[in-house]
Order: sequence, then C-alpha cells, then structure tokens
Amino acid sequence: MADRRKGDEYIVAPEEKELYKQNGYVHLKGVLSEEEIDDLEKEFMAFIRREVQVDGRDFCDMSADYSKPIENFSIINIMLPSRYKPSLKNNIYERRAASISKQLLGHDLTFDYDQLLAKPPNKPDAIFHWHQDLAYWPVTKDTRTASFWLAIDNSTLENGCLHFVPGSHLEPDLRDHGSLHGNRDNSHTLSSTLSEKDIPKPAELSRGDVTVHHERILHGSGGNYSNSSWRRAWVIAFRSQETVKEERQRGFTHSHNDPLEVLNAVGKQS
Ligand SMILES: O=C(O)CCC(=O)C(=O)O
Repeated sequence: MADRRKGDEYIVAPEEKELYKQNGYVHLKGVLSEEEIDDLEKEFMAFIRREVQVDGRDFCDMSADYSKPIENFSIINIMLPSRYKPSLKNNIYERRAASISKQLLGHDLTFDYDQLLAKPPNKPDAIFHWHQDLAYWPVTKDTRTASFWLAIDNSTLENGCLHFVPGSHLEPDLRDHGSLHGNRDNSHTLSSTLSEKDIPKPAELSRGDVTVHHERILHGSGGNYSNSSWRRAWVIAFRSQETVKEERQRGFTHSHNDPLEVLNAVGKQS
C-alpha cells in the first residue's frame, strides 16, 4: 500500500477512476498510514471531549432533533473542525484528498468543508438516513464533488458502515427528500427512501481507508450494534472553485448555524 502514498500524493489507479464514474463511489485502501491516523485520531477525540469550542448546531446529533441531550447523542456530528481549530487546515489527510480529487475530477477542485462523525458503541438508533448530498446543498452550475470519508476505526456492518446505491448518481433528477424532524429548525437531517430497484452495497473499510463519493449518490448507514467499537469518520468535500465561491456568495458555508433562509433554499438554482 505504501507505494501508492508518495508524500502528499496518493496514486489512483485507472480502474479506480472508472469505478468512481460508473458506481458513483470508490474505495481506496491505505490512504493514511497507521502513524498518520494516530495523530488525526487524537485531534478527533479532543472534539469529542469538547476541548475545542464548537458553536451551537455545529455540534449535533444527525439521528435526532436538536432537543436531544449531548450525553445521549447517537451520531455525534461536528461541522467544520478546521474552522474551529485552524491548525487542522491543510493536514496530511486534506493534502492527500486534494491530490485524489484532482486525479478524479480535475485541477480546479478545492476544499469546501470538513466534518467529523462518530457513532459510539451500543447505539442501534445511530441511523444516518438515506440521502444524496446535493439535496443538502444549493444547486450550482458545476456540481462536481469528491466527498471523502476516512475510516478512523475499522468500519463494519456491525458498527454501522456506510452503504451506497451504485449507479444512483446517474439518475437525471434528485430523489425527493424531506426534513426528518418536520423542518430544518428542529434538525439538519434530510431523508429519502429507497425504491424496490435500489440495491445498497455496504462499504466496509479498514482504519486508514477512504471512500470517495459523488454528490448525487444515494447513501446512508445503520446503527452501531457493537458493544465495544466506535465508528468514527472524518469527512472532507472538494468541489469546484467556482461552486465554492458561489456557495459563499449565497451565505452557505456548510455550518448548521447558517441562516435558516439559506438552508431552506437548498436544492434550488441561484
Ligand atoms: O457517516 C455516515 O454514516 C454518513 C456520512 C455521509 O452521509 C457523508 O459523508 O456524505
């Protein structure tokens, strides 16, 4: 595996590029070394222990509404860790992800946002509902996205690994999504449903592996049934420079504290 990592680069094979195109996601092994993951894990846990200040709804539970007490969270979701801890900017994961995003989608791709997601053990209700990422974002002219999902723990069926519906990114229209808890002021979470034809595939990952997924692929994950294992993931999304600029002009930063009128305008063209 080490030969695919070359400093800040990670070499993507031609067949992996093809898988991203055809299936809407690709599993890349060993993007981070054990040592590199150890460092990231320490940073991750400082957020979980609330040693880094995160404002308001940027520390939330994606499986519940905003009234749930923090100590009972089932999917701990921390938005924009590198905004709250600027020394995380341009870390080794971000640099390798930048290299991969350029190989998959082109040189104009740039960092858009990052996010930490953790399911503690024994959380069968840690369900991340089916969705397409683009349903969460304003629709811009150029929607190209490489969304990275880095496994901090081995991610398994038991502890609630991601599932993707291969090929769903090729559908011309986004699926219908509804607010899981009535409206965006109760919770950030949107939810869609599978049709009979959808065949989700689990993405079981080893610590240090990533999946990279397309903005239109239908995906979600189940609860954590393990009584010992966390399921922690570090997400970074790369989008085109033009799109990131347009998002910011519209006041959309991926913070869950963005104004409600901005959040309610998602799925609409400017
Ligand atoms: O971690 C999960 O279960 C869901 C993550 C997700 O939806 C994403 O990274 O786009």
